[in-house]
Amino acid sequence: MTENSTPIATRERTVDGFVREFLRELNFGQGVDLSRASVNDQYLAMARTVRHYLMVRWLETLRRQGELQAKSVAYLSAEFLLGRQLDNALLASGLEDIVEEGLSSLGIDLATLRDAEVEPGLGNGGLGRLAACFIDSLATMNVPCIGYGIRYEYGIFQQTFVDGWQVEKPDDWLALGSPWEFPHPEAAVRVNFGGSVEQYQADDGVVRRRWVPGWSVLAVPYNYMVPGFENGRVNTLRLWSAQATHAFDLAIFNSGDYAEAVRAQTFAENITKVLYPEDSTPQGKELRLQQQYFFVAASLKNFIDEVLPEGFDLHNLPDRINFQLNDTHPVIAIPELMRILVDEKGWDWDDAWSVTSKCFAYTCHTLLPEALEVWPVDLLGRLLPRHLEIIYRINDAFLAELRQEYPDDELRVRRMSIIAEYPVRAVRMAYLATVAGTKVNGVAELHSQLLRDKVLNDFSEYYPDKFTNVTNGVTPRRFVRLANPALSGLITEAIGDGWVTDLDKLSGLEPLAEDAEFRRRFREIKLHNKHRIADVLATRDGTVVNPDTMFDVMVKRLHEYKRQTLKLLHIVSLYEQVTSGRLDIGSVTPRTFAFGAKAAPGYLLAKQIIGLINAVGRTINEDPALEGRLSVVFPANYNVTLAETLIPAADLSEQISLAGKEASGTGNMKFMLNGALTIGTDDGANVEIRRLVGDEHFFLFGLTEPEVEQLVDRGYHPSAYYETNASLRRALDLIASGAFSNGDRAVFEPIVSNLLHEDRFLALADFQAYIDAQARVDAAYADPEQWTRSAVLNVARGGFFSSDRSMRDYIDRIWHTPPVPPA
Ligand code: OAK
Repeated sequence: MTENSTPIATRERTVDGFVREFLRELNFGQGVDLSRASVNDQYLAMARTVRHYLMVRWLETLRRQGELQAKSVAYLSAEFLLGRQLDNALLASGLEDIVEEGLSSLGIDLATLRDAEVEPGLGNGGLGRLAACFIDSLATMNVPCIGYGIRYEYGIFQQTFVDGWQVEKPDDWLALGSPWEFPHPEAAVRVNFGGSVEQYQADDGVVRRRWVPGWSVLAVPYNYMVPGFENGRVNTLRLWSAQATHAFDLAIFNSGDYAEAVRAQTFAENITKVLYPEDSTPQGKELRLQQQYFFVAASLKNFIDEVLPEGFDLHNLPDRINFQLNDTHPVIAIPELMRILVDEKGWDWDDAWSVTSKCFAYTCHTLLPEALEVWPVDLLGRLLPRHLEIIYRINDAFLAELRQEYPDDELRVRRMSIIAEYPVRAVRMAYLATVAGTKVNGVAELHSQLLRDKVLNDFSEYYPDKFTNVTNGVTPRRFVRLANPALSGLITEAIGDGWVTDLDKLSGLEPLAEDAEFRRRFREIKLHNKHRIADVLATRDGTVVNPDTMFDVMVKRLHEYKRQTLKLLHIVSLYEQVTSGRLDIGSVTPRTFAFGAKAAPGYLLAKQIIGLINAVGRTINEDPALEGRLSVVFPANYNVTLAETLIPAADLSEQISLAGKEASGTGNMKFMLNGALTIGTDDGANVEIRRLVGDEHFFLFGLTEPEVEQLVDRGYHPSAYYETNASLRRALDLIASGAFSNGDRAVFEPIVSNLLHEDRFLALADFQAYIDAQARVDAAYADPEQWTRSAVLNVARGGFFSSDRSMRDYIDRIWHTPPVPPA
């Protein structure tokens, strides 16, 4: 390192050193002194102080990467659901104790500052949170990675309830300042849209085609630190924000039409204004395609022009980078790289394809056919005319290849075309990703199997080696170490602290399942965590929960396939039996049913289901006969922050999707690692959870995927279950009677009628099996020693679900990017 590139001095890692830095930030960064500082001032100063401590590591990581040019991962994702940053930064930098002591010497409570942080909700659910776990793991494992995504000005909406109905509020997460980001307006890049394609004669005499764009916007990068856990590495997450190329069109401005002059700016900045709140159901909106191309074009340009060294021979690109496509949202990167190589660099098509087809890999995160993105060619051609041409050419070459392989099977060839012809001509993004990608992976064993056998079956026959599985994982730093300090302490006391970066070490807890004292302490911690969430809910919503009950928790996006209605039918059925006198409340296991779920604003049935959960909850919670024994809580605005206190308090994890519909689930893993037992179907990663923990510590129920298929093929009639199952009938009748809607039968009629006549996700078919499994839950819970034994074993056998292991699998099966240990 040359002298003038030596980074700033390391901050003094002492309590006094921290206090000095903090006060300096308060004075010089916020312009206040301690006596006048608001909590937000203190939080911002604190966040900046902590990031200063990470700065040397970040600069050093960047410097070394520039020098080594090691093979890296560029994780392209339209969503990164990060959660709060402060705690994670403190943990990664090993500053927790110093900071706590330093702040307390100033009379400041660290917990208060923690609570001042507004989490960046730049994702909808599973897919975005997975991206955040993955970049955490890569940093911790010393793997060079850049995350590329979108800095939405408004993240996932804030959910409120008005009379039990979901009402969305904008998520103004930037309002009070965003101390974790580093804007770089000077490094903005131009992203083009629209216009047309023209033919021209290049200098070498060859006739070529090029894009003549119609309009453009600037993409401004905002960098975020992604600190590894106590390892000196800090990777980068780069989120792009849209800005107008000219803030004002002066000609228009001078002509006096001020509003028109500002319009162009507003139009451009709309691109990153808001996250689309649909989880796995694309709406096919033009602005959405603009978002996708915007961040992908900016990212490729940034990588090629700024991250690669000057003079880099792009023929070697596949040795230097893997662009991982997080579902189909960034797939437009494939024709974009082709365009750069062919149109801008003047390469032959075949050379360009040979490089492009080695740079990308695609992860699919769904099985729902309606979730697979397709872009009508009208829309795509209008927004990105050259890309559409390139896609057509990729498809032509692909179809020609297929016709050679399957000369007598034109039907198959058409099925596999990247271009769909019906109901409108459209580009199938998953097919494009499969054709161009080196690998295609599903996110749990069953999901990958179904991708191979069903959704992408023709492709897996044609490219048998392309398909692989990488089962999802979650970061143990955030979801155990930070979320559950009490359990983390107990684990560390028992097996040392190595588990935080090597989660397989949790297996060392197995023998302790037989240790009565360990079990007692384990139970005590669960109770402590129940009190913790009870306090949070009391303060936040005025909700009362009884910690001396079983916590039965279902938190996830509201979707029919996840079957919140099945859970509700269980609750209503219990209520109905108790209130009709057929069941003695004294014999019912006291339970707190907790829900957390946002519904896409346009998904009306999902919003109705939220209304029904709240209505049932209100009725049960107001019934004095059930007080302290049965209650339903549904805190509004479930997000990463709430997950971190709710999950560690759970006894029972509800993972009850219809088999074959949930790609993986990751909440299921977080619950397991925090000592909850799962009641679940044979779906997604539940399959692996059950295999690892063992049947006797898991409550399995419901149809299997092949059984679902058979039943649907035979013709599924939900009303037959209603007719033949008395408790199901009574529960549905009670809802239909208006018992939860002041006698108004119309309010929840759409839900009842949907279940009786359609029930796309077979809730009624699985009802009895679910009720029987819940009876097994009650029986097991009645024996606290046995229950705790199972809970301990869930933790001990959960090590596989670390996202560090997922990253190892991606590295071995897809990326081949060795870690770069610190110097
Ligand atoms: C979002 C948009 C389009 C397609 C899929 C999603 C999505 O969030 N899928 C979820 O991804 C998670 C991470 O892989 C899985 O655990 C969930 O099962 C899946 O629904």
